[in-house]
Amino acid sequence: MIDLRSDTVTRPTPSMRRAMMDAEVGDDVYGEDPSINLLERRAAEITGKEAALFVPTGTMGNTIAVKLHTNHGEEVICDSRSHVLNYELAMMAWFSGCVARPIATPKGILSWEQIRREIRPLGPHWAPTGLITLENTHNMAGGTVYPTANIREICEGAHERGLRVHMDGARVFNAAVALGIPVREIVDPADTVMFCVSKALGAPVGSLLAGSAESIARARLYRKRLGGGMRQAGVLAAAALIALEETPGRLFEDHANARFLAQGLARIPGIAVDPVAIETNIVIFDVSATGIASAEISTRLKERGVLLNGINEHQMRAVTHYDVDRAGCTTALETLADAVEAGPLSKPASVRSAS
Ligand code: TLP
Repeated sequence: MIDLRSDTVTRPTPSMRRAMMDAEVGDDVYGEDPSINLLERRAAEITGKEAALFVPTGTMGNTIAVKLHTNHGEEVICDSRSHVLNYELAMMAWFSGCVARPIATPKGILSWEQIRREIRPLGPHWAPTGLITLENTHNMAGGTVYPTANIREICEGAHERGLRVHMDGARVFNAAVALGIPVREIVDPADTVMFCVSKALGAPVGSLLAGSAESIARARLYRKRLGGGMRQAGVLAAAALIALEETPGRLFEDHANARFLAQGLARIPGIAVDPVAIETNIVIFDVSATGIASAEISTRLKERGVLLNGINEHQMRAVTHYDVDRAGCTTALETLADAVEAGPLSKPASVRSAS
């Protein structure tokens, strides 16, 4: 199977598996797991923050961040296609008692000007703004990267008004590679950042939430409340440490493969995508003009050995990662061309095979 559904599907490399086997472990709820402690120190160093916390998932990292920075009954400003709003089972409402104040953007990248207009004070009809979240890279906008100047301007504006900024940096290492700068420089102005080791970096499990020592100490308690105290999780941290060391240096290959996929997709009749807009490892393309629903395309691809999902009826998402190489991308393109050429479902099978 060529699996382009997500970069979450990567399996641990041989060096990660060896490190997991040899990992020194202890009870992390007591703060006694040496591998977790090392990973958290490393994450703090990479992000330039005082402290970091290992959490099982990106969703938990974002959930804790929203809780850290808000009070019940506040609003969280985010982009309208953001993960915190659309793919985390309304955790900002469920756990933090907040509602989202979504802003529609063409590329998932918010500007200070847009945010400024949406900030609300407490008033007779209004819930006050509690937090601003930025998603970098932006998943559903197609792996788009925040210009660092935007981040700085947003954080400065927010801080002047006493507001905090959290970055959902699930794929911030991809952003760093695309910009050619260290992660630290990207996340510096944000109050907290969550990044995932389980996505493009290829570790089997886990994310890190980084911020001030005070906020991470509180985050540790929220992690326990959410059931995220994982005991001898050093086996996971060991793989994460390898991921941090070995994977960032090869992410450019995933980005080149994503661009290659987009170029090939643009040549398939009925598929619309702009290859020049591909900045990292995510390609979102439109299949409306094929006349075939994305779910049907997924089914046809699966029968032919390629996994690739729709994000709605007309758009599909391909995510490149180290388990799919250039040859895999070429095969995926050929398979997709074949699946689309078969035509819409409504055509009788005889017509389909004849066309
Ligand atoms: N994204 C997953 C799905 O949930 C859509 C994927 O396949 O891309 N922030 C961002 C920007 C994400 O893309 C994701 C996962 C998360 C947070 C949540 O991470 P997990 O899955 O570890 O809870």
